[in-house]
Amino acid sequence: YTKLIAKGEVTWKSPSNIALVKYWGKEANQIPANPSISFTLDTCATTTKVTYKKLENKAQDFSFDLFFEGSLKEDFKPKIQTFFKRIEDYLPFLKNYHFKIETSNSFPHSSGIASSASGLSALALALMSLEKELNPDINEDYFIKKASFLARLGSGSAARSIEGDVVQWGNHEGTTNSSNLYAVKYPYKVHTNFKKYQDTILLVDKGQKEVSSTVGHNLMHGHPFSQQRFAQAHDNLTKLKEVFAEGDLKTFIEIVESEALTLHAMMMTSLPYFVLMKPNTLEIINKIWDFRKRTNTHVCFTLDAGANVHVLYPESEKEEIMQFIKDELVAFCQNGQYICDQIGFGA
Ligand code: 2P0
Repeated sequence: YTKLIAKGEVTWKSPSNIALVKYWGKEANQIPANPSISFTLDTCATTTKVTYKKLENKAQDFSFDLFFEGSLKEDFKPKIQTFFKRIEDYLPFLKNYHFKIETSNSFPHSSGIASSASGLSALALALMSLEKELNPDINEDYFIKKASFLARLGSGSAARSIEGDVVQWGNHEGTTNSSNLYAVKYPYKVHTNFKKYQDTILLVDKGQKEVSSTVGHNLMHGHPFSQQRFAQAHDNLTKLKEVFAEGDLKTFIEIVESEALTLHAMMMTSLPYFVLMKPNTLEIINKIWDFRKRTNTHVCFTLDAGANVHVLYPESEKEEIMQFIKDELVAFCQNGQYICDQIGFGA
């Protein structure tokens, strides 16, 4: 680009995602220790408006203001500051601007649902829109890949929130065009059994996590089981390819639940060790197993780095599973709160 635009604004809405094969462990520059795959969500999303204004005075420094749901938010600033620092070499125009970032989430405030995936992907997309304003020649493929690349530098899982509906991030021998640097739309067949796949998120604990994901990732360095865990993630990705092609829900459930429990097992066996599940997390898991035994449904669970439970099931079983959730699981949610979501198609 040759000329800077004086001012303007851009808004993006970007969804959250839920990993099936989990990203847990990373190297320098946000390079994942193992590949991961996720369902992009639909309802859970962040909307971010970025207003940019060219700095008139060369002596002025790059700066930004951050508003969260209407008020100035200082506690999110360090994460965004780090993000801007990491991406400045890739977006050299940043230093010439002041940014006003206004962001809001579709999910309840401090519900224990991480907003880093939706939030950082929305911000990365907004900055890419400014890059495209400055350089209209960049094509869609470049735009999407670079948005994911930038989002990764903000928060690893954010790389997977640009597109839908099934997204992979990280090198894996069985996947063409996979990369550690950005996520890609899953390039293989996904059976219609997974169409509109449902995710009902049970809010078990809305408190602040005791250990952040960034700290958890780093505890995989020197972890006694790390190498086996990374190999297992590759194996599970290989298995999922056939599962997605065939629509094999039984094996899908086995992989997804095992991944969730392994993620938490890694937390419990790191040094220092920690536990993010709560008693109600386990109550819900047991109820799901019990219900699955009693019925011929395909309900299963997965977990993020927290106590909340994502209940996954095919759209065709929605009525029966929602009844089960209301009858047996909502009692274990904080204030009876849950969020109904499903697979989505990206930002
Ligand atoms: C995932 N999680 O694959 C895994 C599973 C949580 C559990 O990626 O340090 O916020 O910003 O790269 O992406 C959460 O960690 O960590 C996460 P950073 P991030 O979704």
